[in-house]
Amino acid sequence: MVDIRDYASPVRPTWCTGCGNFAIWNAVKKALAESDLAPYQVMVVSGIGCGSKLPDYTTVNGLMTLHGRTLAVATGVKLANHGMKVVCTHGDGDGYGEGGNHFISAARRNIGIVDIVQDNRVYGLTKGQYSPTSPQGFVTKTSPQGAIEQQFNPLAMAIAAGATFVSRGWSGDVEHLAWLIKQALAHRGYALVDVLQPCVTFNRGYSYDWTRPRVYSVQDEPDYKVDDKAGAFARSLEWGDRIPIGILYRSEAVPAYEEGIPALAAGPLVNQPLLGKEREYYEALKSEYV
Ligand SMILES: Cc1ncc(C[n+]2csc(CCOP(=O)(O)OP(=O)(O)O)c2C)c(N)n1
Ligand code: SF4
Ligand SMILES: [Mg+2]
Repeated sequence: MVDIRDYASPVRPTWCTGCGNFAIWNAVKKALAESDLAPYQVMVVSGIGCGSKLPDYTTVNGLMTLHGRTLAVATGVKLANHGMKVVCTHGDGDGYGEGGNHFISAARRNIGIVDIVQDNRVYGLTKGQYSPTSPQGFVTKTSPQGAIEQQFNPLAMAIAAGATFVSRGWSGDVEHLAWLIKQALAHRGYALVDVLQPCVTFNRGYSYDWTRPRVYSVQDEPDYKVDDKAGAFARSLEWGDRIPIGILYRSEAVPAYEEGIPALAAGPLVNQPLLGKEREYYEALKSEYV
Protein backbone atom coordinates (compact mmCIF):
# COMPACT_ATOMS: atom_id res chain seq x y z
CA MET A 1 0.00 0.00 0.00
CA VAL A 2 1.42 3.36 -1.05
CA ASP A 3 1.53 6.06 1.63
CA ILE A 4 1.56 9.84 1.05
CA ARG A 5 4.89 9.91 2.93
CA ASP A 6 6.43 7.91 0.07
CA TYR A 7 6.21 11.14 -1.93
CA ALA A 8 7.79 13.32 0.78
CA SER A 9 11.04 15.02 -0.19
CA PRO A 10 13.61 16.69 2.07
CA VAL A 11 13.69 19.66 -0.34
CA ARG A 12 11.64 22.57 1.11
CA PRO A 13 9.48 24.68 -1.22
CA THR A 14 10.49 28.29 -1.87
CA TRP A 15 6.86 29.36 -2.52
CA CYS A 16 5.59 32.46 -0.71
CA THR A 17 3.71 31.87 2.54
CA GLY A 18 0.03 31.44 1.65
CA CYS A 19 0.68 30.47 -1.98
CA GLY A 20 -1.97 28.14 -3.44
CA ASN A 21 0.75 25.83 -4.69
CA PHE A 22 1.10 24.25 -1.23
CA ALA A 23 -2.46 22.92 -1.42
CA ILE A 24 -1.99 21.70 -5.01
CA TRP A 25 1.23 19.93 -3.99
CA ASN A 26 -0.56 18.16 -1.12
CA ALA A 27 -3.52 17.24 -3.30
CA VAL A 28 -1.22 15.74 -5.98
CA LYS A 29 0.61 13.59 -3.42
CA LYS A 30 -2.64 12.52 -1.75
CA ALA A 31 -4.24 11.59 -5.07
CA LEU A 32 -1.21 9.58 -6.23
CA ALA A 33 -0.96 7.69 -2.93
CA GLU A 34 -4.70 7.01 -2.77
CA SER A 35 -4.56 5.75 -6.38
CA ASP A 36 -1.98 3.25 -5.10
CA LEU A 37 0.64 4.54 -7.51
CA ALA A 38 4.20 4.20 -6.24
CA PRO A 39 6.64 7.03 -7.10
CA TYR A 40 8.50 4.83 -9.62
CA GLN A 41 5.27 4.41 -11.62
CA VAL A 42 4.75 8.15 -12.09
CA MET A 43 6.50 10.83 -14.12
CA VAL A 44 5.72 14.45 -13.26
CA VAL A 45 6.64 16.83 -16.06
CA SER A 46 6.67 20.58 -15.55
CA GLY A 47 7.82 23.73 -17.32
CA ILE A 48 9.21 26.95 -15.89
CA GLY A 49 7.25 28.96 -13.32
CA CYS A 50 6.49 28.95 -9.59
CA GLY A 51 4.06 26.04 -9.92
CA SER A 52 6.48 24.17 -12.17
CA LYS A 53 8.81 23.68 -9.22
CA LEU A 54 6.46 21.00 -7.84
CA PRO A 55 8.47 17.96 -9.02
CA ASP A 56 11.52 19.37 -7.24
CA TYR A 57 9.70 19.03 -3.93
CA THR A 58 8.31 15.56 -4.51
CA THR A 59 10.00 12.17 -4.48
CA VAL A 60 8.94 11.09 -7.93
CA ASN A 61 10.38 10.83 -11.45
CA GLY A 62 10.46 14.50 -12.37
CA LEU A 63 11.39 16.51 -15.42
CA MET A 64 11.41 20.30 -15.58
CA THR A 65 11.35 21.33 -19.22
CA LEU A 66 11.29 24.64 -21.11
CA HIS A 67 8.63 27.24 -20.44
CA GLY A 68 5.62 26.34 -22.59
CA ARG A 69 6.89 22.92 -23.68
CA THR A 70 5.58 20.83 -20.78
CA LEU A 71 2.91 18.98 -22.76
CA ALA A 72 5.19 18.44 -25.77
CA VAL A 73 7.82 16.71 -23.61
CA ALA A 74 5.15 14.82 -21.65
CA THR A 75 3.80 13.50 -24.96
CA GLY A 76 7.25 12.10 -25.75
CA VAL A 77 7.48 10.54 -22.30
CA LYS A 78 4.06 8.91 -22.69
CA LEU A 79 4.95 7.47 -26.10
CA ALA A 80 8.30 6.15 -24.85
CA ASN A 81 6.67 4.45 -21.87
CA HIS A 82 2.91 4.40 -21.92
CA GLY A 83 2.94 2.09 -18.90
CA MET A 84 3.87 5.14 -16.85
CA LYS A 85 1.35 7.60 -15.35
CA VAL A 86 2.34 10.93 -16.84
CA VAL A 87 1.25 14.02 -14.93
CA CYS A 88 1.96 17.63 -15.90
CA THR A 89 2.09 20.43 -13.33
CA HIS A 90 2.58 23.85 -14.86
CA GLY A 91 1.28 27.40 -14.75
CA ASP A 92 -1.35 29.20 -16.80
CA GLY A 93 1.37 31.12 -18.63
CA ASP A 94 3.17 27.88 -19.45
CA GLY A 95 0.06 25.87 -20.34
CA TYR A 96 -2.20 28.42 -22.02
CA GLY A 97 0.31 31.05 -23.22
CA GLU A 98 3.48 29.75 -24.80
CA GLY A 99 2.17 26.19 -24.56
CA GLY A 100 -1.24 27.02 -26.02
CA ASN A 101 -0.87 24.99 -29.20
CA HIS A 102 0.37 21.95 -27.26
CA PHE A 103 -2.73 22.29 -25.06
CA ILE A 104 -5.07 22.15 -28.07
CA SER A 105 -3.11 19.26 -29.63
CA ALA A 106 -3.07 17.19 -26.43
CA ALA A 107 -6.81 17.70 -26.01
CA ARG A 108 -7.68 16.72 -29.56
CA ARG A 109 -5.29 13.74 -29.58
CA ASN A 110 -6.64 12.48 -26.28
CA ILE A 111 -3.21 11.38 -25.14
CA GLY A 112 -3.08 9.78 -21.70
CA ILE A 113 -1.74 12.69 -19.68
CA VAL A 114 -3.14 14.29 -16.53
CA ASP A 115 -2.65 18.01 -17.10
CA ILE A 116 -2.77 20.00 -13.85
CA VAL A 117 -2.63 23.73 -14.59
CA GLN A 118 -1.81 25.94 -11.60
CA ASP A 119 -4.01 28.79 -12.75
CA ASN A 120 -3.15 31.87 -10.66
CA ARG A 121 -4.02 34.11 -13.62
CA VAL A 122 -0.63 35.81 -13.55
CA TYR A 123 3.03 35.21 -14.39
CA GLY A 124 4.20 34.60 -10.82
CA LEU A 125 7.84 33.64 -11.25
CA THR A 126 8.67 36.63 -13.45
CA LYS A 127 7.05 38.96 -10.92
CA GLY A 128 3.52 39.67 -11.95
CA GLN A 129 2.90 40.26 -15.67
CA TYR A 130 -0.62 39.46 -16.92
CA SER A 131 -1.24 35.97 -18.31
CA PRO A 132 -3.84 34.61 -20.78
CA THR A 133 -6.29 33.97 -17.92
CA SER A 134 -5.85 37.42 -16.31
CA PRO A 135 -9.02 39.51 -16.56
CA GLN A 136 -9.32 42.37 -19.01
CA GLY A 137 -8.16 45.56 -17.33
CA PHE A 138 -5.68 43.76 -15.01
CA VAL A 139 -3.11 46.40 -14.03
CA THR A 140 0.48 45.21 -13.78
CA LYS A 141 3.90 46.81 -14.18
CA THR A 142 3.82 45.84 -17.86
CA SER A 143 0.16 46.77 -18.38
CA PRO A 144 -0.16 50.04 -16.42
CA GLN A 145 -3.36 50.95 -18.26
CA GLY A 146 -4.78 47.46 -17.77
CA ALA A 147 -4.60 44.31 -19.94
CA ILE A 148 -6.38 44.88 -23.25
CA GLU A 149 -6.91 41.27 -24.30
CA GLN A 150 -9.95 39.18 -23.40
CA GLN A 151 -9.57 36.58 -20.66
CA PHE A 152 -8.83 33.10 -22.05
CA ASN A 153 -11.31 30.37 -21.08
CA PRO A 154 -9.37 27.09 -20.77
CA LEU A 155 -12.36 24.88 -20.04
CA ALA A 156 -14.35 26.09 -23.05
CA MET A 157 -11.24 25.73 -25.23
CA ALA A 158 -10.56 22.20 -23.98
CA ILE A 159 -14.14 21.09 -24.69
CA ALA A 160 -14.08 22.70 -28.13
CA ALA A 161 -10.73 21.03 -28.91
CA GLY A 162 -12.15 17.57 -28.15
CA ALA A 163 -10.87 16.92 -24.61
CA THR A 164 -12.57 13.97 -22.95
CA PHE A 165 -12.05 15.02 -19.30
CA VAL A 166 -12.43 18.68 -18.43
CA SER A 167 -12.40 19.77 -14.82
CA ARG A 168 -11.66 22.61 -12.46
CA GLY A 169 -10.60 22.57 -8.82
CA TRP A 170 -9.38 25.19 -6.42
CA SER A 171 -6.62 25.26 -3.90
CA GLY A 172 -8.93 26.26 -1.03
CA ASP A 173 -10.34 22.70 -0.94
CA VAL A 174 -7.62 20.03 -0.89
CA GLU A 175 -10.04 17.14 -0.35
CA HIS A 176 -12.08 18.02 -3.43
CA LEU A 177 -8.95 18.71 -5.50
CA ALA A 178 -7.38 15.37 -4.52
CA TRP A 179 -10.63 13.62 -5.50
CA LEU A 180 -10.60 15.43 -8.83
CA ILE A 181 -6.99 14.44 -9.54
CA LYS A 182 -7.79 10.82 -8.65
CA GLN A 183 -10.64 10.85 -11.18
CA ALA A 184 -8.25 12.33 -13.75
CA LEU A 185 -5.64 9.63 -13.02
CA ALA A 186 -8.26 6.96 -13.64
CA HIS A 187 -9.32 8.53 -16.95
CA ARG A 188 -8.40 7.03 -20.31
CA GLY A 189 -6.88 9.84 -22.37
CA TYR A 190 -6.16 13.51 -21.80
CA ALA A 191 -7.51 14.95 -18.53
CA LEU A 192 -7.43 18.68 -17.79
CA VAL A 193 -7.48 19.78 -14.15
CA ASP A 194 -7.46 23.58 -14.15
CA VAL A 195 -6.82 24.73 -10.58
CA LEU A 196 -7.82 28.19 -9.37
CA GLN A 197 -4.84 29.14 -7.28
CA PRO A 198 -4.31 32.41 -5.40
CA CYS A 199 -0.99 34.12 -6.02
CA VAL A 200 -0.87 36.08 -2.77
CA THR A 201 2.04 38.20 -3.95
CA PHE A 202 1.23 39.32 -7.50
CA ASN A 203 -2.52 38.78 -7.97
CA ARG A 204 -4.36 39.85 -4.85
CA GLY A 205 -7.67 40.31 -6.70
CA TYR A 206 -8.22 36.55 -6.78
CA SER A 207 -7.75 35.85 -3.07
CA TYR A 208 -9.12 32.91 -1.08
CA ASP A 209 -11.87 35.25 0.23
CA TRP A 210 -12.83 36.26 -3.33
CA THR A 211 -12.96 32.68 -4.59
CA ARG A 212 -14.50 30.75 -1.67
CA PRO A 213 -18.09 32.11 -1.84
CA ARG A 214 -18.19 31.85 -5.63
CA VAL A 215 -17.15 28.24 -6.31
CA TYR A 216 -19.70 25.45 -6.38
CA SER A 217 -19.31 21.85 -7.50
CA VAL A 218 -21.33 20.80 -10.55
CA GLN A 219 -21.45 17.32 -9.03
CA ASP A 220 -23.67 18.80 -6.27
CA GLU A 221 -26.13 20.15 -8.83
CA PRO A 222 -29.24 18.00 -9.25
CA ASP A 223 -29.42 16.38 -12.68
CA TYR A 224 -25.98 17.56 -13.87
CA LYS A 225 -25.04 15.34 -16.84
CA VAL A 226 -21.28 14.99 -17.05
CA ASP A 227 -21.41 13.46 -20.56
CA ASP A 228 -23.52 16.27 -22.05
CA LYS A 229 -21.00 18.20 -24.14
CA ALA A 230 -23.25 21.15 -25.02
CA GLY A 231 -24.34 21.46 -21.39
CA ALA A 232 -20.72 21.33 -20.20
CA PHE A 233 -19.73 23.99 -22.72
CA ALA A 234 -22.51 26.28 -21.51
CA ARG A 235 -21.40 25.69 -17.92
CA SER A 236 -17.76 26.43 -18.81
CA LEU A 237 -18.81 29.96 -19.81
CA GLU A 238 -20.03 30.70 -16.30
CA TRP A 239 -17.67 33.07 -14.45
CA GLY A 240 -18.16 35.79 -11.87
CA ASP A 241 -20.58 35.42 -8.98
CA ARG A 242 -20.81 31.68 -9.58
CA ILE A 243 -17.81 29.63 -10.71
CA PRO A 244 -18.31 25.93 -11.45
CA ILE A 245 -15.73 23.44 -10.19
CA GLY A 246 -15.66 19.63 -10.41
CA ILE A 247 -15.81 17.46 -13.53
CA LEU A 248 -17.62 19.54 -16.15
CA TYR A 249 -17.24 17.02 -18.95
CA ARG A 250 -16.19 13.38 -19.19
CA SER A 251 -16.49 10.94 -22.05
CA GLU A 252 -15.11 7.41 -22.08
CA ALA A 253 -16.13 6.88 -25.71
CA VAL A 254 -12.87 8.04 -27.34
CA PRO A 255 -9.78 5.78 -27.27
CA ALA A 256 -6.54 7.26 -25.95
CA TYR A 257 -3.97 8.31 -28.58
CA GLU A 258 -1.44 5.72 -27.44
CA GLU A 259 -4.02 2.94 -27.93
CA GLY A 260 -4.14 3.72 -31.65
CA ILE A 261 -0.40 3.43 -32.37
CA PRO A 262 0.44 0.01 -33.86
CA ALA A 263 4.06 0.11 -32.62
CA LEU A 264 2.84 0.32 -29.02
CA ALA A 265 0.58 -2.72 -29.22
CA ALA A 266 3.46 -5.02 -28.20
CA GLY A 267 3.95 -3.01 -24.99
CA PRO A 268 5.81 0.13 -23.93
CA LEU A 269 8.64 1.07 -26.30
CA VAL A 270 11.15 1.05 -23.45
CA ASN A 271 10.52 -2.68 -22.99
CA GLN A 272 10.77 -3.58 -26.67
CA PRO A 273 14.05 -4.82 -28.17
CA LEU A 274 16.00 -2.40 -30.33
CA LEU A 275 16.21 -3.39 -33.99
CA GLY A 276 18.27 -2.49 -37.06
CA LYS A 277 19.97 0.91 -37.06
CA GLU A 278 18.74 1.73 -33.54
CA ARG A 279 20.49 -1.41 -32.24
CA GLU A 280 23.74 -0.50 -34.04
CA TYR A 281 23.56 3.05 -32.65
CA TYR A 282 22.95 1.73 -29.15
CA GLU A 283 25.86 -0.75 -29.36
CA ALA A 284 28.17 2.02 -30.61
CA LEU A 285 27.18 4.32 -27.75
CA LYS A 286 27.59 1.51 -25.24
CA SER A 287 31.11 0.67 -26.41
CA GLU A 288 32.02 4.36 -26.16
CA TYR A 289 30.61 5.10 -22.71
CA VAL A 290 30.22 1.84 -20.76
C1 LIG B 1 10.92 30.08 -23.56
C2 LIG B 1 10.77 30.96 -22.38
N1 LIG B 1 9.90 32.01 -22.45
C3 LIG B 1 9.73 32.80 -21.37
C4 LIG B 1 10.41 32.57 -20.22
C5 LIG B 1 10.25 33.48 -19.05
N2 LIG B 1 9.30 32.96 -18.10
C6 LIG B 1 9.68 32.13 -17.12
S1 LIG B 1 8.41 31.71 -16.10
C7 LIG B 1 7.35 32.66 -17.01
C8 LIG B 1 5.90 32.83 -16.64
C9 LIG B 1 5.44 31.98 -15.53
O1 LIG B 1 4.06 32.06 -15.41
P1 LIG B 1 3.19 30.76 -15.24
O2 LIG B 1 3.50 29.76 -16.27
O3 LIG B 1 1.77 31.20 -15.15
O4 LIG B 1 3.71 30.16 -13.85
P2 LIG B 1 3.64 30.77 -12.38
O5 LIG B 1 4.97 31.35 -12.10
O6 LIG B 1 2.53 31.78 -12.35
O7 LIG B 1 3.34 29.56 -11.53
C10 LIG B 1 7.97 33.26 -18.08
C11 LIG B 1 7.30 34.16 -19.06
C12 LIG B 1 11.28 31.45 -20.17
N3 LIG B 1 11.94 31.12 -19.06
N4 LIG B 1 11.45 30.70 -21.27
S1 SF4 C 1 4.83 34.62 -6.59
FE1 SF4 C 1 2.71 33.93 -6.42
S2 SF4 C 1 2.66 31.90 -7.44
FE2 SF4 C 1 4.83 32.43 -7.02
S3 SF4 C 1 5.27 31.44 -5.05
FE3 SF4 C 1 4.65 33.56 -4.61
S4 SF4 C 1 2.43 33.45 -4.24
FE4 SF4 C 1 3.04 31.55 -5.26
MG1 LIG D 1 0.69 31.69 -13.44
